[in-house]
Amino acid sequence: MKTNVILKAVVMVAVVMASAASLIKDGDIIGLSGFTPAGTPKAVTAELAKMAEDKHARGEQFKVSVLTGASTGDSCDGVLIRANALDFRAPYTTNADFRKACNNGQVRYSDIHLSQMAQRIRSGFLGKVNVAIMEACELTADGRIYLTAGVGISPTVARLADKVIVEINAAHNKNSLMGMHDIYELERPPHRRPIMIEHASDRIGTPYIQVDPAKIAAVVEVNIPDEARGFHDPDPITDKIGQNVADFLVNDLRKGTIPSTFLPLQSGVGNIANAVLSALGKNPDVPAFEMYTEVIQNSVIDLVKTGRIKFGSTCSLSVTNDCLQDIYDNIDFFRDKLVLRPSEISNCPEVVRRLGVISMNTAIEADIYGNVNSTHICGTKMMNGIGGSGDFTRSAYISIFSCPSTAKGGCISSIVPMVSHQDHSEHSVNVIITEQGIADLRGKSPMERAKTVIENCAHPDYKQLLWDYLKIASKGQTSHSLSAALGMHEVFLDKGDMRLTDWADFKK
Ligand code: 0RQ
Repeated sequence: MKTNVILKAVVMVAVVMASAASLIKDGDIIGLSGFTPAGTPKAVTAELAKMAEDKHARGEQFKVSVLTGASTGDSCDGVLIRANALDFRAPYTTNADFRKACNNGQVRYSDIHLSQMAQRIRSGFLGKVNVAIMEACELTADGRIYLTAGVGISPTVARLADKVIVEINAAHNKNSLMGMHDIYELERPPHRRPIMIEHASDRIGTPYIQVDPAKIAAVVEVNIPDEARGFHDPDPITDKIGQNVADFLVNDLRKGTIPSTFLPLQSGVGNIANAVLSALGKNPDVPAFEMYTEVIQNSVIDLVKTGRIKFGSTCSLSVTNDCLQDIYDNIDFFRDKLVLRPSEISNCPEVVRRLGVISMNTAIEADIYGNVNSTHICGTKMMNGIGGSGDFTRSAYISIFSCPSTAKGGCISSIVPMVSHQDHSEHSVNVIITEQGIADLRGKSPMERAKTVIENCAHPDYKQLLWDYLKIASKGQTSHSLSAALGMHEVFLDKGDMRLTDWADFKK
């Protein structure tokens, strides 16, 4: 890692990393650029963690609150949580050490819809932002910040913060990146205007963030690659799920419920998303399509290159470093095919509803009636957070959730009588897909939905158990046995395998 001291662009004050971090005080609220590790600052946060450790060693109190666009890399969430330097954090995070800390009560974590972060900060719900740290590829003397591979809440925290620290990261190619962003910040109600995006490729803002140059308190120059997250290798189950999602969409296209020109897609992060996109890309019945999404992974870039994806609107290029370099090297090809937006625009329900976005997200578990848990294992342990899944699901033209039908070697059924925590309700969820098949819930009553979900999505090891649950359930519009509804979870916690559930053990 190369770390240089450079002259502060505006008032010409030399700043080293440690003195940039020392601008941050105990109790401060810090707003960060980026969305996923893409575009997130890496050097000042790492220095901040060291500073916290030193202070703690001297018996001094030092904790900060961190507001981000989405997850970050280990040089942010990881180092700060291990240094016990975090009091509060919002929203989504994927860091394993952070996950442990929030589940054991070490840190206060607020899981917020990503599209709402900027608005909540602007409205003062999350306190006063003291310091914004922005990763940039360029900063001008008049206060224009050109961001890198992710945007998130940058425009809002940069504008609201008392002080702005800019990390100029030479690992990014400024000649390629400048012009890729479309920065637009929403007004506060009652002055909010319509967001004039009618197509995924429409631009409504500026390619940079404008801040008051007087607020730029430090500039540090670094050369640190993005901390792209690794995923498991594709496997037959994720491939089958991907194929099932593609089959579902092709069938709707044939029926005409999806127009022949297709509709923009949103897809979450991970292997299932990659498998779905790969299956769609290979299917000759699916016309070349657009993405209106929050995260673009390698699979999208591959399909842009083959012409199967015409345009990608996103909040971040959450791709491997090789893939990012490929984009930078071939920017003449990619320039009119990608745009990077703030999360309140990339995930904006108004735009999602207008464009008719088809959302595809991953569930931890779904219940037989179509409610989805995306965040909590067995109702108590936070996994990552809701991310943008709620922003898209609630407003989508068609909302799809997929997951493997079982987890933990078959000891857990992802299809359960009642979700142990609810993020997306039966009113918003249209389709559930596992490797077993497709449950199209549109136009169905709760009892019809239960039959479709059990028949088409549950693993054969759990089908009879779920049918038997319906037999013991008290009849109603939505039949349930309140004492047994979470029985499979209880048996897993008790005996380590949901298959050992015996409904006779539960009070009817
Ligand atoms: O555990 O890590 O110990 O192996 O959960 O599951 O199958 O590896 O899948 O990494 O795609 O994560 C829903 C968490 C899936 C993610 C979730 C265990 C499983 C494994 C991870 P291990 P997989 P993924 C885009 C939109 C919510 C936010 C969202 C997520 C681990 O996709 O956070 O969609 N989504 N955002 O074994 C117990 C179950 C389980 C279970 C899975 N029913 N019970 N454990 N696991 N199901 C992102 C952004 O917004 C930026």
